[in-house]
Amino acid sequence: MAAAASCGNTGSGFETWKANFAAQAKKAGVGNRGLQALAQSQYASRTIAADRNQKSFRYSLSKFMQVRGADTIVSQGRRRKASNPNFYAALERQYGVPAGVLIAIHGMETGFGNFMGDSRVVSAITTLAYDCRRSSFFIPHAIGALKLVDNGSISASTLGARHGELGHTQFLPGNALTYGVDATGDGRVDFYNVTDALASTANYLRKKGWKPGKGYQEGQPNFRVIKEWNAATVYQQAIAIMGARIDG
Ligand SMILES: [Ca+2]
Repeated sequence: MAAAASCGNTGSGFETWKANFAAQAKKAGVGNRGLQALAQSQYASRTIAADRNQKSFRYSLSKFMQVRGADTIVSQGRRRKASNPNFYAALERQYGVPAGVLIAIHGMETGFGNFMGDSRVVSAITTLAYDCRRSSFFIPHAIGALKLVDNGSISASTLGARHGELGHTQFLPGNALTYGVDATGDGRVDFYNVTDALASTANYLRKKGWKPGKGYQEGQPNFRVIKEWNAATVYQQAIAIMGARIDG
């Protein structure tokens, strides 16, 4: 039995870790393309710097919404919905999730695809899996990222956010693998394609227990599903409020 790969707090042990982790990944079902991407991955110093410098902001809801540009997201979101009503109606028919929620998430996560990140997903997520701080949380996402390479959803050079979040709505790779949907029908789940990304997001919310036709404001049945998307209370409240304004 291969020894478990041991974590590290600097880049110096990364290459050794990769070699050990490759055995673990292979055992978990990662194929040749994924293993190749692992071999090519590089210690992501910017990811570690970002991770070490995370500050917990304690914004009020109104301050959070102001800082995140909620009014702009709502007005742009309403235009997006009005210009493509059939697309959003089809998503709601299939997954039960109203347009406003999906559009609010899309706007909050990437400004509707304008800022999807500048870090290599595979390098970022394998670095976080290697780093001792939250290894056990990130290892399944690292395996997920390698499987996404196997199935062609991403490549070794695909860019995402500093913690490996990818595509229009910034899925962590493990969630992308589990909940990804090929809504365009081209045989590939592409999180950088807005159709696939929003269908995948709707699928995630539905699988987490979204109840079609029920409300999603605080105190209503679907609010707890929004909590599954992001752990921050002000984020959850903002999505609910912006969603209602977009749909209103
Ligand atoms: Ca597709």
